[in-house]
Amino acid sequence: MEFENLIFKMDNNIATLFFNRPKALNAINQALLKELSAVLDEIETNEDIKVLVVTGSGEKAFVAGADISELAKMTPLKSKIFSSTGQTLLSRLENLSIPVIAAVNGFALGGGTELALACDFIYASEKASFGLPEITLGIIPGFGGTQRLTKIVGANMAKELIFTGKIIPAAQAKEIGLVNKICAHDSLMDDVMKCAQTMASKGCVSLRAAKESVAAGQTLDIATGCIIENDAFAVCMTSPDAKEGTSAFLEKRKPEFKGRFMD
Ligand code: CO8
Repeated sequence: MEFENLIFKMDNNIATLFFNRPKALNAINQALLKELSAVLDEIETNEDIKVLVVTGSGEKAFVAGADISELAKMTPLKSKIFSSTGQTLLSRLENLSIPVIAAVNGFALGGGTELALACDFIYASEKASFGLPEITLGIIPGFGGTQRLTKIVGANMAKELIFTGKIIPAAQAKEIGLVNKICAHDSLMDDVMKCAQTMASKGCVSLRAAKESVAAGQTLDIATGCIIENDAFAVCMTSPDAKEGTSAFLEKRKPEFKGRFMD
């Protein structure tokens, strides 16, 4: 798929999505959001994609936020539409049935941190930095940042970051639980791809069931979450993956998952 503001690539069942406006540090404008919607349509329906990696083009930035030059000219109503479009798209990204890794290769500010937060987890270059600096522009995060950051790092830490707008380095982002792993800048994509390949080699039904169960637990009480887990477990047992995985263990060999949903 060809785009102006995004690059979308597929290799061995792993899709990589580059935010691609390097001259503006990959800032998110309205045209980019339209393209993101089209990419998500493709990812949601393409069963060959087992894992998605999201990253930024160029050496400096993951995504430096919403495009401030566009934002500055928006009427309040237009900004409401822009914010809700961004929120909807990031919710679609978050709710994809496949695992999504954010490979944060530089500045992840404002909408960039919000984009990373909507992924399942974050690997960051040692040169990366994070923050929600919207307060410094006289606005607040508008792509779900006030909600997702709070869930991930806790209300007190989120409030400090959002109220001060301060930008923190990757090491501190790892300390507060925002980042899973810090990588040498040059090996970030290799490390991310290794992790993506490990996940892509697992059974697709069990991967989806695991993601769905963890996601359910974010909003439900334990008892209800366990009911979802229980059903998802039973669905796994109907899949060829479970037959292959358990047989391979008993036959003392590596499982060979075929990436099929049913026989
Ligand atoms: N929007 C537009 N252009 C940008 C952005 C941006 N967010 N960030 C950087 N650029 C542009 C610069 O204007 C510059 O362009 P030019 O070369 O034409 O002057 C180019 O990218 C390179 O940037 P710098 O020269 O500034 O590079 P530095 O290395 O000196 O600084 C920084 C890098 C620290 C990342 C700096 O560019 C910066 O502070 N950028 C803005 C970060 C920011 O405030 N992000 C939050 C934006 S608001 C937001 O994300 C809200 C999301 C929800 C929206 C809901 C709306 C209703």
